Amino acid sequence: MKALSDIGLVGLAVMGENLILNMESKGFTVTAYNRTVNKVNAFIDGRAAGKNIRGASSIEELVQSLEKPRKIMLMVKAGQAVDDFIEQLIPHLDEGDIIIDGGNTHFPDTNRRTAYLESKGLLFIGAGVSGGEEGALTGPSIMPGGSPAAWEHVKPIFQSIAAKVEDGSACCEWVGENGAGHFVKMVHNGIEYGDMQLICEAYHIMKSLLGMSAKEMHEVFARWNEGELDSYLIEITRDILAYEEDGEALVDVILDTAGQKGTGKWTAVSALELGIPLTLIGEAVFSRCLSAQKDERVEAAKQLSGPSPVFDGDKEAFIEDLRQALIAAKIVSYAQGYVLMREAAKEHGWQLNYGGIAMMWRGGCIIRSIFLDDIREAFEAQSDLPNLLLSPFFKEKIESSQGAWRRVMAAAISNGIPAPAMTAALNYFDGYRCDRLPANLLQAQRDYFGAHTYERTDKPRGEFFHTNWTGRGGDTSSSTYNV
Ligand code: 2AM
Repeated sequence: MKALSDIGLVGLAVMGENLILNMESKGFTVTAYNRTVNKVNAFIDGRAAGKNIRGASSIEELVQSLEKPRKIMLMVKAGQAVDDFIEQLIPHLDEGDIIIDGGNTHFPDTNRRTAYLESKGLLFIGAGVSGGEEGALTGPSIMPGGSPAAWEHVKPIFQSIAAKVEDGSACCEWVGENGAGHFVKMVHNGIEYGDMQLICEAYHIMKSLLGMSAKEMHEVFARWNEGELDSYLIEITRDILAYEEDGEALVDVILDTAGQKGTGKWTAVSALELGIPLTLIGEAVFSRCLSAQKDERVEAAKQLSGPSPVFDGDKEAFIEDLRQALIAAKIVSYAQGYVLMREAAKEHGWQLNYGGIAMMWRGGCIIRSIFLDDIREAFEAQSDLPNLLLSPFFKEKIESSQGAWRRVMAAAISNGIPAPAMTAALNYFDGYRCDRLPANLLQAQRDYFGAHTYERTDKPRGEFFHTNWTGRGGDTSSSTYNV
């Protein structure tokens, strides 16, 4: 073993252990440490036995075992534990040493920690790591941001342990300053919520409108996975639908209440804060919330009636329509997610590499799909693309699928089958391509009751008018403001 380790890793839960084993398998020497030190010994004697992995029984020992500039990756519970370790490490570190937080941290914490550690002459990286336990071991998607000066030191390790796509490129690139990496990881998770919800809506429509069995739907998803929908989530849906227990599809007996850990909510909240219509992901989060109100829904189902689904068209043609609706809605979801990232970049002063982000999501993570190649190409062709829907490729795609998309939404609505994410996507598309929305009336209403003023189509922008709509009240307008 080398006299000094290339990197130290703190936090020996499965993700941490697997990342260490992954690093070691790529030729790096790693020091392992954990708050509960007997876990270090168990790891060194167990999964790490005979490998270039050394255990440390104290923070001092960990720090002293590392090559300079020291790189220490924390894989501990997000929140206070990260701050606690940072405080414990600081007195032992030298200028230019690097702390990396690979946990599921909310990006404002990473903004704060980057500034704090840089003020102490240290460097910090907040890295989103996606791909779960298996990804950690065999190749995760890694989204690092923080102190730019740290990247050159961490890059060889991160890029060699990250997932690789067919052309050999690593699913890990520098994302941007301070919390940019954790922000992009958060958006990844939001998009994951959206992709999952869209698949569930397609499933619900096939099941309730076409009356298809799990086995039949398995075949549809198997077919879909061969084409442009080819992705990890379609693939696992295919396999889930085929999974039987005692001759019955297991999915049919799983309770319909979704859990969530909060990253979808963070994404939606961030969109609200930045004023970006992230409607599809928002609906995906709310759909999980509605699903969780199981008892209330069961009661409501007894009291509130709706149409009984009837389908008398061409089933195969409708399934193809559904496939196109799914693609179109997915394009809108990514378009919205990218607009959110662009706005956050403006707000926080990040220089985000949008094509590189698609590349990082291309492998190793839950939303990996061939679709991301098209997104990468769209941003490589035009890095300042304001909205994916305006790239020639996606414009053509959505135009060619919108007839099918509208037929599916009309069928879902007239048959009373909820498809909130797919319909939200269509409403966004129709709103985005509308050069005159009814907000003229809305402005009139605001001016009527609150003297909030309005601009006019026949006057230059920036000139504000107030009307005394009722003849009562005065001509005084309230000051203009934007939310
Ligand atoms: P432990 O083994 O000592 O519990 C995942 O939970 C990882 O985060 C584990 O390595 C765990 O250490 C660590 N962890 C959780 N909460 C922590 C805390 N408050 N301080 C330090 N480590 C913590």
